[in-house]
Amino acid sequence: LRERDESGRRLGVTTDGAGRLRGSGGRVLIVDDNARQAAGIAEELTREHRPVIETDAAAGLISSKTPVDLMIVNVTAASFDGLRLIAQVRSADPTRHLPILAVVDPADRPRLVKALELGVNDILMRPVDPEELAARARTQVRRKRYTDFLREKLDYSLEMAVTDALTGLHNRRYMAGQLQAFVGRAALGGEPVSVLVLDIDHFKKVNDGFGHDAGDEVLREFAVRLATNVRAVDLPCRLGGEEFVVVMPGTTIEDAHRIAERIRRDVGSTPFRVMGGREHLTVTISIGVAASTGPGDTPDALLKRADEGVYEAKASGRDKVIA
Ligand code: GH3
Ligand code: MG
Ligand code: MG
Ligand code: MG
Repeated sequence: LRERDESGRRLGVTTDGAGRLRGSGGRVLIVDDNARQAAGIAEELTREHRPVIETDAAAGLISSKTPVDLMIVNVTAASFDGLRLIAQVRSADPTRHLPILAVVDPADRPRLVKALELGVNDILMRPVDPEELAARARTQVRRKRYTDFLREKLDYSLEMAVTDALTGLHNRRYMAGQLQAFVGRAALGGEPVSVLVLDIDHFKKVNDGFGHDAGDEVLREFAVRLATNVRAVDLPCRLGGEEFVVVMPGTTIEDAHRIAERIRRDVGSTPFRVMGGREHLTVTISIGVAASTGPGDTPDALLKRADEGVYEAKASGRDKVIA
């Protein structure tokens, strides 16, 4: 990415390590069939932004789907339907929030009003005043930066709300919502759903003997083994402590039992490295398996049956799968 033009003038554009634009500079798409006007606008913006010109609406629509921070559309010309382009950009999901400046003729009130009705963010009157252009473009690009930032934060918060912080698996809240949906479908005669409840045996001894951090390492490693032993459609979750659940849509109790056995063997047969590899701990788990039984079944009842399996496994010597 160029940060200076041919004469060494700063473009007002900097990038971070990932190549994302920083500062007030942005990628500005100018869609204008009036080539001279477009060139004039681009020339003015080059000091601060990276302008790109498209002289027909179809090409403009395609370019609007590439990463763009601002679109400037000429809506004055009769030969070129800028208003229709704006309507298309506003109704397509990836570009719905793209800031748009409409270049309008002050005498053409109907098109000006129509542009505002279509949701353009601001208006530029012809002939375009360079300082006004710079100021309005800067405002829109900055606002876009900020709303992008907020949207990213929101996405992150939403993800954290359904993620277990220690292991990165889904958390109890997410599991509950998903299980509700799967059990509901199974109750209506859809595909069956099975659950595994898994509880690490004598986990207190890991904490007591090697410390809480080593305990956390075991939990993280266990989460990895769990996730690698189930299919992509299965939902491995951490309920809390050393208790985990796997929700397995479309899985009969026989298949769930087989998968549980595989997990139990994988966990018990390969020691867990903790404390930077200084200790190798053999860990075993007790697993309860249950499957939906059709109409009248509830998520709580299903989990309770699997829990009873865990209890029975613990009572009969641990390191077992009970369906
Ligand atoms: P059992 O075989 O009957 O399941 O015995 P257990 O020791 O695994 O079961 P218990 O429920 O008595 O102990 C669970 C322990 O897990 C107690 C608690 O301190 C520990 N624990 C809970 N959450 C965490 C955590 O996030 N990190 C660590 N390191 N330990 C945790
Ligand atoms: Mg316990
Ligand atoms: Mg336990
Ligand atoms: Mg427990």
